[in-house]
Formats: sequence, structure tokens, C-alpha cells
Amino acid sequence: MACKRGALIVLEGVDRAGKTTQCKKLFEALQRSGKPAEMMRFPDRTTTIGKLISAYLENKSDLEDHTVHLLFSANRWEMVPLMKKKLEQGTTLVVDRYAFSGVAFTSAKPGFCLDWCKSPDVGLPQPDLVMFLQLSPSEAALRGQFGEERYEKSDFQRAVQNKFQQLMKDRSVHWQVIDASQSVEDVHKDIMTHSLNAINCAQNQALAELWK
Ligand code: Z5A
Repeated sequence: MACKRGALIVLEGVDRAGKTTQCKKLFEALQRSGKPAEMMRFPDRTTTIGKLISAYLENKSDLEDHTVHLLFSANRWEMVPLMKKKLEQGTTLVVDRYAFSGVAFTSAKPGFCLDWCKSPDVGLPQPDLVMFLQLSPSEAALRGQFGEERYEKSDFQRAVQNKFQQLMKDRSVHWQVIDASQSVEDVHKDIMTHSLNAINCAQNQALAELWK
């Protein structure tokens, strides 16, 4: 019998919502429970494209807005063969940000519409579950100040949050909103429950294509 595929699980959310903390906890918990899992994050700053993106985010270089949007998308596409291979081998992928961040961040800039922003990512592996870690700006502020990177400004983050709300209306994507203001352990419990369901469902379903 062919091996059952792994699930593609994505965590999204605004700055300091706890995505990285929760990706690590989910990955470790899945491993402990004997479920093959790996963590990925976007942007993946280790590749040649990722290094261009990283310099842009760190304000060490400037890139035209359409150009950097396409680079973020290319940074996902370059990982697709590896992602498909892992999923087919039965490994669940826990992914810190994905195409939804790509669309939310660029469409929050003046002159960009949601449809144009989505188009380069159409056909990426469709996540089995996208958990949006919901946190208000005032609660995020309690977790420390913004860092030094390009997008870490409160007005822009509010615009990004609105774009995420628009994206979450799309029923072709399996969204789950998580209350990220809870303790780290309580957020983890919610995430674990939804992830185990998604892993069970994904086993018997073919991998679909995003926004197609
Ligand atoms: N971007 C884009 O424009 N286009 C794209 O296509 C993609 C991304 C994929 C990448 O940032 C930037 O690129 C990002 C979007 C843009 N720009 N912004 N903003 P990144 O991925 O390198 O870093 P980040 O995603 O911005 O990290 P983050 O949002 O700042 O953090 P987080 O991962 O959500 O949170 P965390 O690091 O797990 O936790 C933050 C702090 O809160 C930390 O001190 C924790 O200990 C604390 N924490 C976490 N959970 C809790 C709870 N439950 N209670 C209390 N404290 C907590």
C-alpha cells in the first residue's frame, strides 16, 4: 500500500503573534508522538533568493514593490519540489508563514489589489490547515517593541491585519482562527487539536493546488 501523505500545516498571523514559538512546539509535539514532521519558514532566508529578500527586510537594499513580491513567491516555488517529496513520504510540514503573508503584506501597500498579489502563488501546494494567530495590536505591544525590519510599523501592521481578514473570507482555504492572547501552553493545545484533525484528514486526500 502507498504511504499515507503528510499534512501541510501553516501558521499565519501578525507580528509577535507567536507563530515561530508555536511552530516549534507543534513540531516537537508531533515528533514526540511519533508522527514524522519537519518545520519550514517563509521567507527561507538561506537560499540565493532568500538572501535578496533578507537584505530588503533588513533595509540593507531597496527593491521595487512588484519585484520583491515576486521574489517572496519565487522563494516559495523553489521549495515546492522538496515540499511535495516530503509530503508524499508521509512527513507533515509545519510552516511559519506562507502565501497568505505574501498577499497580505504586498496588498497593504498602495496600488496593489488582492487578485494581482495572489496570482504568482496560484497552484502552490494547498495547505490542509491554515491557523491564523489572532492578536490585537495592544496585546502585541505587551510582547515588546517592534524590531528594526522594514514592515515593523504599527500603521502598516494594521493594514496587513485587514488584508488577512479579507483573505480569511475565502472558503476554498481551511482557515482556523486561534486566540493567540492565551498562554503559550493553551495556544499550543488548540493548535495541536486542529493539527491532529488535519493530519488524519490529509492521509486520505490528494494534495490540492492553492487558489485554483
Ligand atoms: N513577508 C512578506 O512581506 N511576504 C511574504 O511572502 C512573507 C513574509 C512570507 C518576515 O518576518 C517578514 O516578511 C514579515 C512578513 C514579511 N514582516 N513583518 N512583520 P519573519 O518571518 O522573519 O519574522 P516575523 O514573522 O515577523 O516574526 P514575528 O511576527 O515578529 O514573530 P512571531 O513568529 O509571530 O512570534 P514569536 O517570535 O514566536 O514570539 C514573539 C514574542 O512573543 C517572543 O518574545 C515570545 O516569547 C513571545 N510570545 C509568544 N507567544 C506568547 C504568548 N502566548 N504569550 C506571551 N508571549 C508570547
